[in-house]
Amino acid sequence: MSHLPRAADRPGRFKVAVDQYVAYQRDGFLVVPSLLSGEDVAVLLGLAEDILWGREPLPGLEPVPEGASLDLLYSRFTRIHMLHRASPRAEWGLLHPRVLDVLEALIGPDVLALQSMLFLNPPGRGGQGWHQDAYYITTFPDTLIGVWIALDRADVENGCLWVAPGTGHEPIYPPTRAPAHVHAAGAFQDLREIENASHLDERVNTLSPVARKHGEPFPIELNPGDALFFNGHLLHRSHPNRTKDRMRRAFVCHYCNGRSWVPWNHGAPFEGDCANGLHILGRGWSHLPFAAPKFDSPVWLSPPKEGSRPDRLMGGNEGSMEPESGIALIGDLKT
Ligand SMILES: O=C(O)CCC(=O)C(=O)O
Repeated sequence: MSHLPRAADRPGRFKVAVDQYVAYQRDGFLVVPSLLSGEDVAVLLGLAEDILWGREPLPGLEPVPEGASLDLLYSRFTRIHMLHRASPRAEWGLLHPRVLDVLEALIGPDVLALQSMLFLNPPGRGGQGWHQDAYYITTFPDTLIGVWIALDRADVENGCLWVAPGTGHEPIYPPTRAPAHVHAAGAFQDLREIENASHLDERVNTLSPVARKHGEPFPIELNPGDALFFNGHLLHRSHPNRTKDRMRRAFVCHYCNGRSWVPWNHGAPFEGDCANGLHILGRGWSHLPFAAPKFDSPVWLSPPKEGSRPDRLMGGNEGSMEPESGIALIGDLKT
């Protein structure tokens, strides 16, 4: 059997530039402008409107009261998690081929889709203080990546995301109340425990000094359809929407490499010691369990095939990588 990690070619496949890959590794984040088309954004905005007005009934959400005012609708919730498990449009957004094209290059070839979130953030609402997503969503090895897709123009006034430069290279800071919940508990000599991650008040949230350790945080202002990819260690935050009349809607999803072990199901119980079988494989393949899309959104997988092995040898004296270049192998490789 061999595994050549390559998604099927399809028209419109987005190809990541080497410089974009390098920027993501260096900065811990990457903005890809116009990744989603106007039509794609309209589909997700339609979903947001249908949910807001109660036209898309969702398990766990109370029906919208008859004659509800806009204020009442805005006060019901600012965000919804794991929407792809209930809504075909959210599953389509989570598995959007152009998003997965980028992920395949950044964390692939095998990509597991873990979470979808729809943020409404109407005027006066929303906001989340400094935090690191890989604290909340655990993957081993830790390969978590977030994708933040703007559905409205997102700017400083309506509460766009802010990122803390350099922090994509920081470890995950454990909270005092759950110190073992990091990617390598006990492996650091001076990793201090923090309190109140995600709290909007910087004086209370003790991740704040880490956010300024490498430079001043800055806003990521985006237009509808632009996507921000950021690694699970990058400290980021948002402020409440300060406008009087503009929503700040965003579709935000999380993924990891399909070979990471994922003991996470958004707090819901799962059987056994890993929840991989509950998450959808979007690209490549995996030796670990995975789910197929529930609503038949297309995915481009590459199951192992019979064929020549993709093994590569270390270079020989002349720099050649091929076995006939005078490299001696020790032992019987079949045993
Ligand atoms: O969009 C926001 O306001 C916060 C999103 C965020 O921090 C996250 O998804 O981790």
